[in-house]
Amino acid sequence: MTALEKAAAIAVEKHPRLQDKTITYGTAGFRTKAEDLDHVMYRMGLLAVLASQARKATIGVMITASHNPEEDNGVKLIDTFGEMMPPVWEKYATELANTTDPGIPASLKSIIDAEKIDTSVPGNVFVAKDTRASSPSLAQAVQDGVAAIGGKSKDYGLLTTPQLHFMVCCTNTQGAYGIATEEGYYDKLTTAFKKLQTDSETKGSYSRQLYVDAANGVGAPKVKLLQGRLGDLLQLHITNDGSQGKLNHRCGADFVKVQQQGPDGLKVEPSMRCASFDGDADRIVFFYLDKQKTFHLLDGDKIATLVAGYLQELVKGSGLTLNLGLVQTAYANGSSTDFITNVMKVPVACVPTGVKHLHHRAQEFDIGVYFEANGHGTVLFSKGAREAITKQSESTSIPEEQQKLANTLANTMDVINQTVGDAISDMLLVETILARRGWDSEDWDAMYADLPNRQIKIKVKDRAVVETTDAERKTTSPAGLQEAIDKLVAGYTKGRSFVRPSGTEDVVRVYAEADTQANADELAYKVGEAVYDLAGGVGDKPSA
Ligand code: G16
Repeated sequence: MTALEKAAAIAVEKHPRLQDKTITYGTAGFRTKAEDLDHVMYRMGLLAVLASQARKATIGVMITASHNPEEDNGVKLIDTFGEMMPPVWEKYATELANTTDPGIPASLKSIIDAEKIDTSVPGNVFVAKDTRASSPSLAQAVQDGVAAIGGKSKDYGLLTTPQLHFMVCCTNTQGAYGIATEEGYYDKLTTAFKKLQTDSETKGSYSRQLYVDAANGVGAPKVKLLQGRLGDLLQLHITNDGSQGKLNHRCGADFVKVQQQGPDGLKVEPSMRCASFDGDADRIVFFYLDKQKTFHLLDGDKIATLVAGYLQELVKGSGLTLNLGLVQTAYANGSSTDFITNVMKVPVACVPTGVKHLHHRAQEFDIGVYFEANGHGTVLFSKGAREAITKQSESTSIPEEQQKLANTLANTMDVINQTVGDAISDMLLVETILARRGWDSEDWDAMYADLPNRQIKIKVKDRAVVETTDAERKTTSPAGLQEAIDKLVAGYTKGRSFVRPSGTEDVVRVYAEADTQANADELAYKVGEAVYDLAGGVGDKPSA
């Protein structure tokens, strides 16, 4: 029996495909009801070994459904330096996941041929999981897949998604990026964070207290481990730590962003600066109540502007010439794009939803800041930028002030998890900037005023009927939908709206913004009705 036939035999015996539902590698991997995923996970173990052999590097497999409800699960594949797998590997993943059990050898063979893989190369796979009840058995299925095809897996147990990205990158850079252990992760981030806290006194209106809603997810135990290492520099008050509530249920970054309200389990008072993670801690949004107890969200757009403004100052102040750019998606608030372009004078690119698109585009800048409005983002420094910053920070022939700021920039690079958006690392970055500026939430929020906006979800028979173009800002199908949206938008001052099929949930997402909250809400629901009518809506028709 060949190795590929053996992989199929084990599939039949231990991880058979019991239904013929088609599953597609979406915005961030496969994601669906956990009960439908056992065979998919086994096959992703097989695929990860091939990817590892093709790259001659370690590959990561993260078991998580991130912001989705507890009963869902999913898998994210992580490439050599912590990036997402390229589209062609997503295609292989979809083909392999949907073939019959006897079809496995042929599917694997076609990938081996297409990628000219030398299968005698050792295959190494790192596996980690979030806190869902279904995660342990699905992680086992991945490991069974790895072993079936002769690969080796290392099980990291519970990790946040960005921690696993970090481990993969550290290993494949032979330690240059950091040490591939949890200790190594906390050490790198906290050492840099401490160096950046230069003022022993708290400046301006900054407060060292932060209230963290951990979404009852894997971020909770991890942020607790971090807490012990921060001392008095940042006091974290952690709620929704998994001891009581349900994962992502009325809490977490997605809930807070979409509902524009604080999470259950946290009694917010006006003086509190708060942050919400999502279920696998790769997203973060901040929020606060003003003196009138009105809720204010500081989302990915606000984080991006805060970070880009700070980096811009440091680059200039340290006498470096590096091009800084920002990458957003269609969900970016119109005010943020205006502010970044016209006030900060930083170039902005717009790409389709999904970290892979943002990450890729951000690599075109010396310093690329990318954030989705939902709080997923990070900063990438090109090799040239990293070298120039390090050289400047060590230079003795430039003015002291320039050298000092270059040093700050160098430490800032180390507080950032450049492999992917990371709630813990982004939290430390935001806190660094607020502390140095002497700002609290309201000072930060005052950088620019968001346009009122609303997001809703519409259930349709088949969300694939909605097709988009122009970085998802326009629809090309179904017929008549874009014309209907254009007509509706024309009726609102500062109106903007778009719709797109979700790649993680079985819904079509609708986004609308306008001059007032009432108008943004009305526009969203009217566009939602158009989607329902023209794209095969099911269930109740949307109503405000
Ligand atoms: C994932 C992706 C994000 C994306 C989000 C929602 O996040 O990593 O890039 O914005 O899904 O995607 P969609 O609108 O297609 O459902 P997470 O945090 O859920 O993994």
